Amino acid sequence: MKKTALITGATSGIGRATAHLFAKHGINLILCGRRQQRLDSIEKALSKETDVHTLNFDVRDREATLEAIGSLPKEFQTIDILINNAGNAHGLDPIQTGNLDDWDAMMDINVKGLLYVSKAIIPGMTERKSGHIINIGSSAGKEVYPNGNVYCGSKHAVLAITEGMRIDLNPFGIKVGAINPGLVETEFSEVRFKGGSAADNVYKGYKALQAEDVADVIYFAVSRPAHVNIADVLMFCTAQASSTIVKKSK
Ligand code: NDP
Ligand code: 8X3
Repeated sequence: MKKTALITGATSGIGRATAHLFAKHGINLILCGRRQQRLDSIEKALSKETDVHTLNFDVRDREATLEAIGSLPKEFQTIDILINNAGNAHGLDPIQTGNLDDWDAMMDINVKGLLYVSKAIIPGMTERKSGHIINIGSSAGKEVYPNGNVYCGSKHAVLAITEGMRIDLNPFGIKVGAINPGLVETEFSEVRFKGGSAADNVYKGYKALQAEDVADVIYFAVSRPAHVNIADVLMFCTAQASSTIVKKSK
């Protein structure tokens, strides 16, 4: 029986790479994001390999999120796997000069958005007494680095929520885990630095993780036998030892 996965943030980076890998393995896909053209082109490409449905909503919008997931056609209503991946950093400023809009965005997307999506999907899983939720946290959820303040706070929250989910959903046999990457070369830094030149330098002088490296670990987690739950993974590129220690060539 083919499984169905809902992936948030499927239009770019880690989410998109995961969609491609899941499609290759015949997992049916519900792909979410706000950029419709990208959703359309990914759907077109992956429909050759598996069944694909797309949902366009902003995870910050509670009603839109619940409505979009509530509107799924019957054949996509049984969601076996939820990949809570949509998220981003906005700014890299010290707390004393941080921008309130940036703070709102990070807490609203990374924390509340993840909760809204989960709220729409968990009842089906508890009813069926099965399911698998993977939250994409970050190394920033395990340590705090200078100027990371609110982004790190949002990702620490993701880890705490992941543990809470695992405890509360344990009686239902639902697997819950977090995958926490360090530096991954995606559109992440373009968003963080608002397209500024600082984004160009983030991945220079070393080989950062690629979105496909993280997708491999996500697929590894979802393809374990029923009795195995990958609860928590911290992954770095070889050049990175911690949030602040990255070995770069001159
Ligand atoms: P990208 O910027 O490449 O992708 C982010 C995805 O999130 C996009 O598909 C975007 O889609 C979606 N998204 C962003 N905001 C919203 C929103 N308000 N509503 C709905 N969807 C939204 O970044 P990554 O792939 O790197 O990031 C994926 C996850 O990985 C994030 O949670 C990030 O925090 C985490 N992460 C990233 C690391 C990195 O170094 N890159 C390291 C550790 C963790 P659209 O714009 O179409 O809505
Ligand atoms: C993204 C990685 O180090 O920029 O979560 O916070 S980092």
